[in-house]
Amino acid sequence: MPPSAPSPARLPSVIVTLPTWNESQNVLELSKALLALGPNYQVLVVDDNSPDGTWKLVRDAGASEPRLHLLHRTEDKGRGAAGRAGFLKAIEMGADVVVEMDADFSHQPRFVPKLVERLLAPDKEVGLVLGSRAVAGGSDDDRGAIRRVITLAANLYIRILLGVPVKDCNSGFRCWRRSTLERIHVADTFSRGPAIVQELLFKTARARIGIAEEGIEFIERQRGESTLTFRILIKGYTTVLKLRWMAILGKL
Ligand SMILES: Nc1nc2c(ncn2[C@@H]2O[C@H](COP(=O)(O)OP(=O)(O)O)[C@@H](O)[C@H]2O)c(=O)[nH]1
Ligand SMILES: [Mg+2]
Repeated sequence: MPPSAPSPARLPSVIVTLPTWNESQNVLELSKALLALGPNYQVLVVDDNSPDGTWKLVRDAGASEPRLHLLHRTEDKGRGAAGRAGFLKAIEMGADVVVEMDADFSHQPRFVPKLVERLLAPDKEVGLVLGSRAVAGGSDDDRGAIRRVITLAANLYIRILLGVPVKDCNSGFRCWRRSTLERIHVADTFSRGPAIVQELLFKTARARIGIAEEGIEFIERQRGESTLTFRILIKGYTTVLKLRWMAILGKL
């Protein structure tokens, strides 16, 4: 019998989840760029029945691209609720690694492999890698001095209140080990809006799971509209207070 060739190590299954609300101008181009990162990459678009038909575009493109998936939600709209549903679906699909990112190109696909590599680096084990604007190699779009001060203050507020040891607490560009999502019971997170970003970070830090930050260049969205309003921003900050209280009362 001929000696059998050593079987190549199995590539980790990476599922990129994209919560979308009216991203018809971005979603297919972004999905294509993500799928081009490697055969072990899949994309899961989590759309809340966007009026601009984002989900239809994904459904139709998915018919001829087996690595492009759609989770079409018609109830419980929200960035946080969609994020949670996406994580649970990715786990069900067998992901080893889950990357969640915005679908507006603010988070650029070219940084994804860097986050995955850091997550899987054998020497310094971590369970979460943040795409960070605030460490070496990272940058924010130049949005003026006032915006920069607000961002700095927001990070300081969250870091102190929640005691999380990271610089970019608000980054929604994140790379997770499946085991981290399971350990922090992602199914039991409660935030329905964007505050899910802080809730997950807090729960990960409290579980004493290692968190690393890798620099990413953040750019403002070129197409489509942001959903962030002042009301949503304030809600995010009150959720941080709520998290702290729940932790003090032992309810977390
Ligand atoms: N499924 C879903 N996605 C959402 C919702 N709100 C925002 N998103 C998506 O979440 C990501 C971040 O939202 P964005 O409007 O860019 O917020 P910003 O980056 O803070 O200005 C984008 O991919 C949006 O399409 C929502 O209610 N449901
Ligand atoms: Mg955005």
